[in-house]
Amino acid sequence: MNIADLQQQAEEMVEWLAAYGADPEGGVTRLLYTSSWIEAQQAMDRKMRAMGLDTYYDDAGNLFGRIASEDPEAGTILTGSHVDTVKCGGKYDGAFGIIAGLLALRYLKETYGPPKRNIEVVSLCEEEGSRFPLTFWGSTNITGTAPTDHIAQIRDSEGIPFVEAMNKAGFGLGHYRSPLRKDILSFIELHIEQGAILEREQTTIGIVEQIVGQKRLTIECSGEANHAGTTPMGWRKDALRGASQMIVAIMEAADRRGAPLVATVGKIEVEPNVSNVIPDKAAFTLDIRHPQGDVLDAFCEEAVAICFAAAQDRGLQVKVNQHLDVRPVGMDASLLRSIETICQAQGLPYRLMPSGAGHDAQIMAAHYPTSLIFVPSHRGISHNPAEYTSKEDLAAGVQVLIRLLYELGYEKETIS
Ligand code: HGY
Ligand code: MN
Ligand code: MN
Repeated sequence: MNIADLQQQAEEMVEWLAAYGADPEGGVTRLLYTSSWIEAQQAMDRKMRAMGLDTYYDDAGNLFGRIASEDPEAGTILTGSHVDTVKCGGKYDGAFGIIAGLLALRYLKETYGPPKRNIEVVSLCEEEGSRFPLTFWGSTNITGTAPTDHIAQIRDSEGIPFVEAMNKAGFGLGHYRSPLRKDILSFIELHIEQGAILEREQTTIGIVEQIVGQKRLTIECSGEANHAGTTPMGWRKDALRGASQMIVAIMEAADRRGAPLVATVGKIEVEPNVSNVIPDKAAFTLDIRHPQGDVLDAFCEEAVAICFAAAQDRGLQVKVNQHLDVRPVGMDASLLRSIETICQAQGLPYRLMPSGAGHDAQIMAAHYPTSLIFVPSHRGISHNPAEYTSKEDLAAGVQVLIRLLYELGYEKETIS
């Protein structure tokens, strides 16, 4: 394998995919079931076929590229990541895991022919939760844990219902195979670190041991709209003031709890959102993460109690809606050892590490032997147009993936 070629192909494919949903300010916005998402999946389908893979969709909108075993009873080794992005995100988050899978499968098919076990790369339809209050839609459909009862009520910030958006994109109508998979033998996700540890330690590969648990809530405060000039401070039911009090108190509680707990308010919506009206609605999101499930749960309870106390204090109504609760999960020990051996054999500096970011691997890990492999993020920046990983590091990640997929798909019996 020509490393320089692999480096160039990886870099070119990152730029190629980033064109779908390219923002004028240089980032990428590819939200589930939007036109840029549809164009990206269609382009990915053409690219997979041009690279020699058989392709198919499932009814959630996950796109698969496949090299089939000659054994009709064979199980499937799955690699891949998510094609959706955050708003104005980077070019590598999710995208690199799909691109690496394409490059790996093409190399394996051209070099070794049909594998003993099917090998597939998946362009997962959604992971970020950036358009709708729902995350991991692609991987939870594959594992049969998708919140299908929840989707009937949810809408995006423009009021478009989830089911309408899904159907308009051609999915959820029974036109494609059911997303539930029982044939997966293992799932391997290659992803950028989205942190600065690998670069600071001049280490090329991160082998993830555990992914933190994560809860996401929306807190809706309701007060009373009124005149900004004629309403005395003590008479107000100011929803934004109450929400602000909640947010500051939650952040102070997170500081008291200390690392590795993290709490983030990333989004706030105010109504009527005009300068001379006391807000009667203020809704904000809360993202909480911790590697221990009991600490995650305890902090979440503390945060909710803060909200109800502040609402009472301000004479507000408050509604708390938790729409994500994903538990901390360990990666498969046998796969982890295989990756260590591969890094040693390839002379790649590596380290074992946790993941503070959520990944589809944590959904898959509850159902199949799963591994998550990181390559460095320059200055640890992610969810930002400045997200960057060098072509050397991209190619190193692909080389590890190729070897691991070869071992799982062509050589030893996989973990069944
Ligand atoms: O939020 C996360 O951890 C991931 O990027 N979806
Ligand atoms: Mn990601
Ligand atoms: Mn992300």
